[in-house]
Amino acid sequence: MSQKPEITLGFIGHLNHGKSSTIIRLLLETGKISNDEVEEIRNRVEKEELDFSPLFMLDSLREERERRITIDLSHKEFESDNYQFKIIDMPGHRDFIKNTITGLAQTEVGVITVAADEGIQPQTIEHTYLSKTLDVKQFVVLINKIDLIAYEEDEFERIKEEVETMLNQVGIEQRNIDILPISALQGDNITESSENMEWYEGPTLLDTLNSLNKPIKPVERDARMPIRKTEIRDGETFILGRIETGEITRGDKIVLEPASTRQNQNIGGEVKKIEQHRQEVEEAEPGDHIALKVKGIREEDVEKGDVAGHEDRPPKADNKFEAQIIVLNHPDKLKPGYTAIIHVNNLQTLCTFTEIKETKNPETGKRSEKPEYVEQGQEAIVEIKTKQDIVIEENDDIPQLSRFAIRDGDGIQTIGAGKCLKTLKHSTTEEENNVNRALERSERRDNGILNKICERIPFF
Ligand SMILES: Nc1nc2c(ncn2[C@@H]2O[C@H](COP(=O)(O)OP(=O)(O)OP(=O)(O)O)[C@@H](O)[C@H]2O)c(=O)[nH]1
Ligand SMILES: [Mg+2]
Repeated sequence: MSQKPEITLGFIGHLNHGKSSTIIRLLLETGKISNDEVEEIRNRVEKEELDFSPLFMLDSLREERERRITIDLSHKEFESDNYQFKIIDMPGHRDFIKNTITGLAQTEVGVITVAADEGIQPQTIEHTYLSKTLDVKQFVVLINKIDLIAYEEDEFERIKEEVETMLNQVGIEQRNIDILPISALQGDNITESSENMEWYEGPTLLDTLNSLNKPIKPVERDARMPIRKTEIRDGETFILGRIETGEITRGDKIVLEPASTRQNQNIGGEVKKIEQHRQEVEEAEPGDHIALKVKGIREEDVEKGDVAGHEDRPPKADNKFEAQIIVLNHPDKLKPGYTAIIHVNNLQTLCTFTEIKETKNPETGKRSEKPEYVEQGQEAIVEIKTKQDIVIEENDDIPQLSRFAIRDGDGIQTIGAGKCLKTLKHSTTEEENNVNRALERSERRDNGILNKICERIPFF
């Protein structure tokens, strides 16, 4: 097994700009896809009576092949001298934005792909904004299809400036970001410098990826592990999840929230056993998927979405917070009182927007205070109240646990994504009671839909 540090790359950008093609070219040139595999797929799709395309290595759904677009996420791996990479290929088509958000929630380095012949398009901007909101820390920009602008330096420089302006507008520090000319189709500047662009003296895509900054594991922060499920192993109850921050060592005392608040007693205890890949380990750190046996915890005490942390630095259960969101899809004006489903740290519950404090137009950067509503495409500062207690952290403290997504009541559309800026005190004013009544009404209306949706679309 490779001991190199891991980095998750997420390819984003507008429909058809060449994300899947670039990934395939990278995998072919680094020997991760063999000609045998290509032939196997060729045989298979010819049986389906479709014209073969190397893109089918990633776009494996029948609908993807017929429509020649990416719909679902696919994951691939390859390595460079310094790193082991996980690559996530995301759809550019706006109908599948929820898959893009899911992918971005796992992305450490965003690879923004822009086709040279079309330049920046709506989903280029949308995906870049989303990455910023979902706290993607590093970026690489590819100006792909450089063959279609005849490998012209002047034209490349013009698009590069356009990209720099966009990054500035979104609020991404662009000075240290590599912007590379490539052609995924012709194989220019992917792993080898191209003879077609003698004017270009910068790195290839592989060089750039190999010299990325190593992502810092948030070991210093308070330990947090959102629970995915419980499991009985050899008659013992284990709680399973991924450590997001901090470290958990055998013998540590942990506590679970909102489990403890829900049951009005301390749910937690001493960590008796830690298993990773079914092997017992002494300690675990961020990124590790583990199973914990905790003294005194029974299966019925824990639910998906509970969060484990150390007893002396415990997670807190809250039901009200201030957040920064981006509204991606909303057919109407989103006003206070709007009720939807929030997905946060493996938990889904109903929530209501109680106040809109500020909006920002991402194209102009113009801000409005105390507006009546938020429109699609806008960024906003809002107050959200949840039906049930949740664990959500402030972005400045534990950004990994501050992110969430909002789905509409029917669970069909992702309305937006955001991060918690500040948790607010529980209160029981008249206004709160109204909110609770609204939530109860909408819960009755949803009548079980929530559970179905949540099972169908695992989030984060
Ligand atoms: N000329 C030229 N065509 C390219 C290049 N890269 C990709 N294409 C073509 O552009 C089309 C779209 O490429 P994809 O890789 O599917 O684009 P995508 O960004 O993955 O598309 P979605 O996932 O559906 O958003 C295909 O027909 C590719 O062959 C390139 O460098 N030059
Ligand atoms: Mg694609």
